[in-house]
Amino acid sequence: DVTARFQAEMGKGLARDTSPTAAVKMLPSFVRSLPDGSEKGDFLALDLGGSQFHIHWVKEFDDGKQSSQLESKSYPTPKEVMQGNGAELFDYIADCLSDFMETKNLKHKKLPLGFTFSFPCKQTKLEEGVLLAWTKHFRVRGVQDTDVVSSLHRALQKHQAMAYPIPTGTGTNACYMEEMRHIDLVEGDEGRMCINTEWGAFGDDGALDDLRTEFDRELDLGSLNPGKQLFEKMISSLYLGELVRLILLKMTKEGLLFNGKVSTALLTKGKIEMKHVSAMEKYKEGLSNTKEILTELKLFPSEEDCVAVQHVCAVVSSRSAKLCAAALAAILTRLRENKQLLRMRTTVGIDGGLYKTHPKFAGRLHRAVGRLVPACEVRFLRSRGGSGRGAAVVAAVARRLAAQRRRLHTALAALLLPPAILWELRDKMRAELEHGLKRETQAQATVKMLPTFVRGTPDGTEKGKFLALDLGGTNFRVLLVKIKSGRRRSVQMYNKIFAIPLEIMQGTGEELFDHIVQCLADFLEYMGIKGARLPLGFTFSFPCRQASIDKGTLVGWTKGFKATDCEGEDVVDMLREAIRRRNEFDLDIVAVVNDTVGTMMTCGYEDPNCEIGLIAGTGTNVCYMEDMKNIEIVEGNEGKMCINTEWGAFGDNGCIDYIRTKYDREVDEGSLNPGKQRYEKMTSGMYLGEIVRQILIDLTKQGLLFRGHISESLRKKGIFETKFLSQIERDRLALPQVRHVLRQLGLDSTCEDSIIVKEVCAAVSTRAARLCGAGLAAVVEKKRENQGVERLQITVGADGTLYKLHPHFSRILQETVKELAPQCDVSFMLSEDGSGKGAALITAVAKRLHNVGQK
Ligand code: 0WK
Ligand code: BGC
Repeated sequence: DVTARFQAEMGKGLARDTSPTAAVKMLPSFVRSLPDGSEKGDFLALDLGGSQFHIHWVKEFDDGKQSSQLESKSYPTPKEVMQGNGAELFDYIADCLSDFMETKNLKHKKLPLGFTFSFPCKQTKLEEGVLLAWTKHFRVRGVQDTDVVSSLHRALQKHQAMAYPIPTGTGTNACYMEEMRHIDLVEGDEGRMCINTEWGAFGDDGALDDLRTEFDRELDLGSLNPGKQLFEKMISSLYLGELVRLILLKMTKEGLLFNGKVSTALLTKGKIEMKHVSAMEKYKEGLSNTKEILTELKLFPSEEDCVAVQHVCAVVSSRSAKLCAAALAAILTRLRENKQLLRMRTTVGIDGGLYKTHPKFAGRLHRAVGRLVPACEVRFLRSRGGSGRGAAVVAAVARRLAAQRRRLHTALAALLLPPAILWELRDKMRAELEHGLKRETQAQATVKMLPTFVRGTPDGTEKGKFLALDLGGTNFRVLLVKIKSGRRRSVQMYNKIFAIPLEIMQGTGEELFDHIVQCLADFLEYMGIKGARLPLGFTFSFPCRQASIDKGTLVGWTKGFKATDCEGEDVVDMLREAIRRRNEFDLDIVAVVNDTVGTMMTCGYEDPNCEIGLIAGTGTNVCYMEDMKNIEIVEGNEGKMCINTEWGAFGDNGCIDYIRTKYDREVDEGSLNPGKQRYEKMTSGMYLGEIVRQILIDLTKQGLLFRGHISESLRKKGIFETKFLSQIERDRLALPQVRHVLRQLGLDSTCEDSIIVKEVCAAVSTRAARLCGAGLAAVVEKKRENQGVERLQITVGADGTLYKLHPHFSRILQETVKELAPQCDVSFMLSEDGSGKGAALITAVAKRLHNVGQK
């Protein structure tokens, strides 16, 4: 029950709305990682707040065995220092440290320092701690609500840090690594942070009043901070002796002990200390110790008295161990739930006089924890070198993390695209669009600006039954589309998805088109329309130079396709030939369209303002309705025609090489078409995962990841598919789930590794989205200038798995367009039905225009 109460208190302390009034403060410590054995260096550590003030010189050895050497000196904490003023306290600490450094001949060294300050402190960063309240015997004036690090700094004029171990000594407290997404008070959801629970204050809000005895209340009233630290006063060694005294006093007054004779000593507060309780509970010499101690207290105990007093000690210290176990069980349960484990094995680092010196406390605590949390296998590890060494380790870890951060940022800095660069890229894209439209530059242009012979968006008069093929995306689809016009205006679609095996994608052209026709035959069979000579629209998502709506010569394969004997060929002819070869059915191939054009038409059917089609999927591309007068390679100046920009090739002339990183070059060199589609290789689904893999390899080589070990999996090309970026970057995805994704890839990762992997994924996908945004801003700006308007309202029809499924891509792309085309109000419309519907609509329009032409 105490465990459940403490779990509730932990929840209150972590939540933004309840933490201000929570008794158990759950203080973020800004310790975000555990040591990984690579920490090294010399550190100084101050350890204030326990029964003694310790100074340590810690040498951490980077031998992978986390071994270290410790030289220490203890200094008393005189009462006048513990209850004097702040300046005196910190000057005292500075004096001790100066003495220590003198003794150890360290005065000439500038060593990083870890400061163990065992009092509740509110932190906003690792190297700062504002004292909330003094506990235990400390009552120094002028320190509460001030930053103890800057006070120490002023006294030391040196650089320091802070850390919190689990002491069950004079005071009591516990910390644990909590998931960032549960810590409302600290920004960020990634990773974990050590929470200093300050459980000593558990019950200060009355949560334990039904368990507190009259002795607890009496002790509290007589303490330096009545009403505060009530849990600490029930379990920590600073108070257990006093509890025993109060119980013995009452029993004596009731004549139950020492013949009712109360001695001055028994009336004296603090006369019975923890060391007495521990001595009286010793296995063998406990009874004789008890006699000796009570005699010293002028109580002249009988044998029975001694046994009774021993029993009182046992009751008090057992309760302490059980209460401690109950709270610890709450923490262990929370850790296990955070990790979503049914069973958990973990280690509790423990220190403090009570745990180390009391003969039975440790055993009682272990047994009670075992009973309370059977699903947790807990190893209790006594801290060697006290929390001072811990503070040094925290300082070492902080330094390692800082160095890691610096190197990670250097690696990822190359992927950052500051606004100035993005504006530049927008203008460079614009220049390339113009090159592609102009007759004299079209031939050399890298952004081909291919006329599609689609001259208008649907006007709602389209009707009939159409077949459509959709080749070039993740899936190959065959569709039957029924379009109704007029009042019952609607589009009905039936489709089937077929696989295109790699050996077909990279076989011969004949095999590819025979495979397409095979799928078509299966579909017609399945739909029972084999005999019908239906008009067909062919979405062929590759760069095709068109002379008319039903002619398309493949300029070059992209994405994963490399079928032979196709480039330079008319793909409509190849399809017709394959149908003829099969000689089973006949179709009227009316149109070949790019998937961007199909997407624009699909969305244009719903929103006539949609004059741009965007694909961000396996590949990337955009089309838009351009004024005929600007399309110099097509006769006529009236009206508009849809231009398939094929912007994937942007930069193939080297104009964006200055933003390409070594990772981009690696991916390009390993691709099917090195030197080609450079913009696509920085922005589309086929390549983002591979860029991430290259970066992870580089960071691993630098020792920043996976402990510097490049696993077989990480060496495997294409193993890091872009879908994993989308999974890993999902908001509030807990690190265990990121690690699960990495495990599926055969990558054994630590918490930190998964944070870094997530950052790398975010850097790569953000760059891709911003690059696409810069390109699209160039297109909408061109449209605005085409129309010669101050403000343009336009809709972009969008499709593609990256745009649809990545958690942030579409938002970042839209924000970038807004930033780089401020005079355009761009709405984005997700194409629900894919470009197959668009292909059917284009076929319907072409059919209608053809029939009008016939009349
Ligand atoms: C769905 C469209 C198809 C296009 C694909 C692109 O119907 O024409 O090729 O989106 O996205 P991807 O499947 O490559 O992610
Ligand atoms: C192709 C385009 C296509 C885009 C999206 C690119 O690789 O060249 O034709 O529109 O991928 O599928």
